[in-house]
Amino acid sequence: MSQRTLVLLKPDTVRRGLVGNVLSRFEAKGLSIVAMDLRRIDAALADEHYAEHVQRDFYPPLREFVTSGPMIAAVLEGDEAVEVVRALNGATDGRKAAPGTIRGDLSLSNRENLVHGSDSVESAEREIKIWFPDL
Ligand code: IDP
Ligand code: MG
Repeated sequence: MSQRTLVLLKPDTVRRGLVGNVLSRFEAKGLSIVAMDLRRIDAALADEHYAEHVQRDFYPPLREFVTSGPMIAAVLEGDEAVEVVRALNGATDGRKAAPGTIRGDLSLSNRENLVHGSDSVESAEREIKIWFPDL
């Protein structure tokens, strides 16, 4: 079933010059880019995007991180896109993520883990409205 999902290439991806590497993995998998934009977000947008996490201990440094520089925001589309993107991203902690995944190959951190992918179809709908309200 074709789905849409929100992907963020977080500031570490842009800073480290890995945008092409990461995007090419999604493209090579067969996902289509429906929308894409370079964005720098403020704290309010970070809080809205990460609403489920704002009370967590790890959130203040996460907010610092995601507001620290530009990110690539994209909507990707394809068969089972939500789950497929999560699988390509790998486990949250880059130190534990499987080799072959984006985080497993390229990240050594549980915060600076390069990518975000919506965790469900419902989350994807909510997040796409936040980032691309005109879609
Ligand atoms: P996910 O991105 O794999 O869905 P979530 O649990 O939704 O992971 O956490 C959102 C983001 O918060 C993670 O991608 C990571 O950047 C950061 N994060 C999650 N857990 C921790 C932690 O324990 N320490 C530091 N940062 C964390
Ligand atoms: Mg998540």
